[in-house]
Amino acid sequence: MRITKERIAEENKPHLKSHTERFDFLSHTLRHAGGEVEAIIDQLAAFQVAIPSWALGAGGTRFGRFSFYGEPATLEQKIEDVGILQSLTQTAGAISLHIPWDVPSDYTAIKELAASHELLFDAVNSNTFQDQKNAKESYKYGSLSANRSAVRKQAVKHNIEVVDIGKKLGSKSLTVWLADGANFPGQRNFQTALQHTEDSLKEIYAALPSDWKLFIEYKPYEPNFYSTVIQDWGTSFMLANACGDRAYTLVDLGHHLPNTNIEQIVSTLMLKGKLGGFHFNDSKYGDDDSTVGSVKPYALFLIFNELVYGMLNNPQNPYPAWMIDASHNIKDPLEDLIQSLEAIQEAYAKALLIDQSQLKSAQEANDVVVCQEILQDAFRTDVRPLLEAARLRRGGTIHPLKTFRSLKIREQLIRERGKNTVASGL
Ligand SMILES: [Mn+2]
Repeated sequence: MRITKERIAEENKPHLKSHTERFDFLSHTLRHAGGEVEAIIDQLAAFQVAIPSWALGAGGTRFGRFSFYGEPATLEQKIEDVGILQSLTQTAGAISLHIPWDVPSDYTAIKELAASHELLFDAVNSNTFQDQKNAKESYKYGSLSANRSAVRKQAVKHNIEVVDIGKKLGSKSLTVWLADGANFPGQRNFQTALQHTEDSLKEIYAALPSDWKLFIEYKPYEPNFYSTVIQDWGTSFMLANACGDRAYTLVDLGHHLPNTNIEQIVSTLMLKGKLGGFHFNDSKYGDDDSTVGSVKPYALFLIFNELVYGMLNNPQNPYPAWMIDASHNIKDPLEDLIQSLEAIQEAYAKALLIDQSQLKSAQEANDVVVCQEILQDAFRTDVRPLLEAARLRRGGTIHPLKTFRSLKIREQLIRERGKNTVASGL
């Protein structure tokens, strides 16, 4: 299904008056405080976040999986779902594929379909965390870090195949997340595992086209619960440096131990020009994959403050690749993604409100109280009318979630796809 611009304009009509009133009040207040309202709206309108193919169906836990009706069963349907998100929010302009879950059968047709929904192909993701059908070697004891060279070779070859698929779609980056590690002390030699990983990544990097980037993701635990080979940003940073200029660290918000100061990690990586990709989600305990901004919105805002600062002040760092990385157990995945996109834009808008030169002066004067006031004043501002204005400017909806429900999109998808579809790969 597709949502036409005319339909969206129709849905926006009853909300226009209230939007204008709230927008006028906010822009008047912000201008009074010296804020550049138009520039902020431009930046919000340009900010696009990739949606991963695996976030469109119901995920599960190790205890079970509860299906969601009308899930996309094919790559075409996954693209259609992201197209719906893009029509409503105008913030989801790309899809990130997972290989082998999303191998296209007809590349030209898939590219045309994505283009017709105004979508690009973002980073491609390899999978060496589960054994593939008919694979000769098993990843049970690791992939790029495995003790046996035949296993490592198979894993490297898979990554290069993923790059080849991505090339045909117009992707420009490969994300590697490894499940490699150990479940028990003594199980693996740390140094050997790390050295194997570095050597394997270098082989993959050598096979990358010259205009591609390699993103190296880290995670402290899970599925291995004693150690992971790439446990933290420092290890990822070291591996990226060993590979070369086009290898970067990827920060996933859920891949940290509780209370980690993620904003400081972001800041350090941008200073060193090595923050390549960013995965949004939220968590209370671990890699919980909660809706972005649902648990720790202030932490998300502080992270965005560093991202905004880095984008302004660190030309050595490339523009990061943004993606939501989440899996949904209870909510309608599309509704959850709409909420996540809104939370990302909200945190970004609030960070854009911060007067960086004022903050710098307060920092230099050691005026701790004013530093905190500047941050919290921005955080406490209700910026939603700015988000609405950015969406309106691009032909999106004032209220994506309300429109999703009033257009009965899920009901329509169930009619088209049936009740018991299962998103592939999950
Ligand atoms: Mn991730």
